[in-house]
Amino acid sequence: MSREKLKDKASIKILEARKSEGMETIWDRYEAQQPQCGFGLLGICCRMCNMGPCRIDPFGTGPQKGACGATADTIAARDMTRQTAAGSASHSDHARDLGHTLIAIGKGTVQGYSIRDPYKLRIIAAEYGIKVENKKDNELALELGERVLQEFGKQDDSQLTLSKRAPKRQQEIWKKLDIFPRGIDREVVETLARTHEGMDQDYKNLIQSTMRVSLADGWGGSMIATEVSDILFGSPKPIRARANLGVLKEDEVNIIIHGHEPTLSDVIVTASQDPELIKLAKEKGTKGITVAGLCCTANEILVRRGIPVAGNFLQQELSILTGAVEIMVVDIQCVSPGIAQAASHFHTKVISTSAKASIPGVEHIDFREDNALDTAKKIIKIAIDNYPNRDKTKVIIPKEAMDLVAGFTAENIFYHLGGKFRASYKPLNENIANGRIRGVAGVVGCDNPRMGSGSSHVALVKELIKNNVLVVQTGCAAIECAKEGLLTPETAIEMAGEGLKEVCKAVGIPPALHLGSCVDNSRILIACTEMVKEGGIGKSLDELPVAGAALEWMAEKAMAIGWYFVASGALVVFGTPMRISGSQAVYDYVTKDMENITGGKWAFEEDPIKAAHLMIDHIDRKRKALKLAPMMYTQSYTVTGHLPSE
Ligand code: NFS
Repeated sequence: MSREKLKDKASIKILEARKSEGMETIWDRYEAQQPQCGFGLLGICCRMCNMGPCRIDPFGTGPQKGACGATADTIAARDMTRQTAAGSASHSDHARDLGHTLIAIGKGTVQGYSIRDPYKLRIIAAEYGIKVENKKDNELALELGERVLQEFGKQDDSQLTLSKRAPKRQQEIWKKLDIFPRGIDREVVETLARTHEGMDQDYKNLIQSTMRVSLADGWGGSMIATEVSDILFGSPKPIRARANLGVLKEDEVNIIIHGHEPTLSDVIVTASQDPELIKLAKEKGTKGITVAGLCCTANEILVRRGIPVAGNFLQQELSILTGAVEIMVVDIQCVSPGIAQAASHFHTKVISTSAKASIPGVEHIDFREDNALDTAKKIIKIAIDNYPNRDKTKVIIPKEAMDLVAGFTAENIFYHLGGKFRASYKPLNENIANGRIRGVAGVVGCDNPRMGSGSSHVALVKELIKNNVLVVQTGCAAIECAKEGLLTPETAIEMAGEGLKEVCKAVGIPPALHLGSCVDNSRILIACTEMVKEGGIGKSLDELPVAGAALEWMAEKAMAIGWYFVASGALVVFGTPMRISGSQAVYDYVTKDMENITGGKWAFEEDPIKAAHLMIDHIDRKRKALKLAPMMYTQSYTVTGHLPSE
């Protein structure tokens, strides 16, 4: 079943060809897992202690408590809370590493890195209270790096990005609810402690902890990761590139970089442009070296350097199964163990680089900042030397590769929406208030064989833009929409409703804006905050006509993202529910009661068209509450009868 939902032609081509050769992929393994454990899906299996695992009978005839006495409410909420802490930890640990790189630049102990956005370095340093006058870049990098790392260990509620940036009303709500995060690490540790056996048992109290730890991620860890990445690797600007497996080349050395940290991907790109290495590649009978990205590290080097994207999460094995990849270099997060098996069918070498993420059966080359460029060159040389081992008779490179524009940020949207001489959010707010644009929707997150394998993002975005909702995107959802041409202004504008079309044509932007990787969801928080500051469409985040969705969410990181948006006052739609359905109380609390608590709430809807209309209805309710003008152009639509392929 799950394979049938896949619509991407390039992926289907590889899958069909390799299936006939007996090669296994994530879809086969997912199918082999069916039917999946009902207790697990409902979130009523508890493995927190060694009296368990215990499970609650969802039909009410068997046990309704674990051995310790834990109810379905406790078990479901506790598990969700712990998963959210893991997601927050992932983003935030990534941010911490970037802080260390900043310090290493300050100390001059790096190779291959510099400050590419000294202007932003000064802005952020000043925000952190550092005196910037008459200081060199490396002095500021050292000071800012140290200040940034302090955010992780703070014990009080003085986290800088939160207290300086979040709208006042949200801060008041967080204080009242006692969910204003303290240090980023502290929140993760406390959440782990709270979810230990015999600790927090009240689902409402547990969800308080869920929100606090997620806020420490969104307004803390992820926001730091975004800002420091901009300083180190350059603030993105709108840039053209291409996406899908067709970016791989028959006659070049193909290197895929997969994972999340721009510290690795950026220096690999730099090394691949070394004339000596290009010469070496040509000596092997190739025309040169192609570097392409996968998952969020792809987004990092796409938005800053225009590097092509080979694909999203579900394409990691498929890219290897083209038979045309000399090496796949990986670091952390979303790296599936299945890539080692996929590589075993071909000459492809998989190289792991992070001490935090080791993969059995693949080569490991330790990647450190002090010899980053040398290591990157060494990796590229391995790829070049591996090219003669490519069996050209086995290669299948799909032709699909789509043009796209990426590289929008909360800062540069100012310029695009305001025009060259009017850098402000005013035109956006005005066009929302006057009914040309209905509102703004974030469409983000993973692609998942459980759902549409990416296609539900495409159907969702098409329905939203048709109904005059401006879309902002990150992560694998952005890559999926890029592959379908939704990030190409020339084609996508024509799919937008009349009002949105007018605005996009006037300023030359696509109706769906690519804002970067998953940590860059923090850019959406900032953009929403700027909309509040500009005025006229809501005095706080929970009043704005906005909504978010991660229909195909897969990772715990997506739960952290969803929760920090809900805690910040937004509606967030997941396709399939978090594993809480076994507790009616928890389910109702997060999907209904939450709106009276933070102003945000969860919804779960698998059908992308119905999900779009949940979001549109929510936006319309916000518009009505704000007494905004009626929509200038109404769009007729049919909820039933749409398929994700449409
Ligand atoms: Ni986000 Fe990026 Fe993709 Fe999902 Fe994984 S790559 S951090 S978690 S799968 S969107």
